[in-house]
Amino acid sequence: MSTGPSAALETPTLDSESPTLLRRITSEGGYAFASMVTRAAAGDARAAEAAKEMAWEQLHSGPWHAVVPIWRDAYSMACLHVAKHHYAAGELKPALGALDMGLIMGGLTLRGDLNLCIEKVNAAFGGIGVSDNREGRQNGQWSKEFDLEKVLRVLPVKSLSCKVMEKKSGLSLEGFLREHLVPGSPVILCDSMTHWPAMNKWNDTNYLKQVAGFRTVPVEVGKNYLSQEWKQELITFSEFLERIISNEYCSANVTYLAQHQLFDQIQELKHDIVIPDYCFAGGGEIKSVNAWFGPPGTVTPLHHDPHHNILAQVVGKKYVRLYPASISEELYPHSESMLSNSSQVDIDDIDEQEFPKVLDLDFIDCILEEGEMLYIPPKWWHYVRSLTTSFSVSFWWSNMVDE
Ligand SMILES: O=C(O)CCC(=O)C(=O)O
Repeated sequence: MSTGPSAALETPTLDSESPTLLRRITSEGGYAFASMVTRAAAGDARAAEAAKEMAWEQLHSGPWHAVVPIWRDAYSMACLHVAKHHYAAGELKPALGALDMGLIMGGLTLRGDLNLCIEKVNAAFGGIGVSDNREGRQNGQWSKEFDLEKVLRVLPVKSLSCKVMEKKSGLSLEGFLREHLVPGSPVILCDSMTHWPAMNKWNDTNYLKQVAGFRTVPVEVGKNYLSQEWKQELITFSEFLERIISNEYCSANVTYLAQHQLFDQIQELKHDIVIPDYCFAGGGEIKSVNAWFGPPGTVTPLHHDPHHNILAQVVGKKYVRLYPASISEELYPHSESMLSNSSQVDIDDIDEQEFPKVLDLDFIDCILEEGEMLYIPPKWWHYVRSLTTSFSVSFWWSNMVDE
């Protein structure tokens, strides 16, 4: 698309902080980067791209945690310059793409500028996205098709035959604290998300396309993150929706927008969710809010996390199986430190020779329904499979009562 935007993108923090940032970048050996950015600021579009490439290489020079933090700000800086050049040339989609990359991969210093520019580019689009009224789909609503018999055939053995998850409606904060948070006991919380705007809006693919269609998002492709062929891709939200709608991807190359801080990236979607008060019942502090969005058949293999978690089901249904933290050793955690919170056991295909004890272990499971929130205590093992198109939000938090 090529239109004539009214004025240049404004970047107040970049304008005022550039000298300081460039000094810090050169002190980390980034002389060539600093020279490219200086040329980019003087109007050289190719230098902006080159600076972005240089910073990208630094971000991929080793494990993510080992990247010198200033290179993340350097990356955002270069993305802003690239976006400014595209915007000035009336190239709105590439401008938005560069800004999203800055948000996804960059540091915190220039986030305000990135968001400001995104607002301006969105405004220039004048109502982004394309609506979708193809045959067989009613006004862009997700299909509600669900056949329990069929589903039971794809669920892991023994599913829904053990202890079922407790469900509570209208549970008070005090009740949640006493009966679940402190003892570490899972529960499904009903009727607590009826007021979320997302409950109406996210069932409509036209709405999603409109607010986020041209945005770039990271997705996972493959059976799950433990499988050999698994990879990550960056695609537009529209392309992602298209993959779900066309449903042409089989389980080996299923696309999952998983564990992504989508709501820090796309402000319109952030306004559609509400952090549950339960997260603050014990003096809690939110650690991260993640989106989990995909077609039927996505699997998050058995693993545990260090934080309290509320997994809120906005669209569709998911099967969730939980094993208590106390039986960790019997679930054969991986020995490498990177994967030590994941089990070696494939719950969909348990190897009885290798893991003889697993089939006898008790677990709690459920089908998490639209509008329900599941509390998963810290360190509890969980396996999750989507049964329909599904959009969930997880809230991870830590608590004063834990310390
Ligand atoms: O919904 C999923 O696929 C996984 C959710 C999960 O693992 C989590 O919230 O920690």
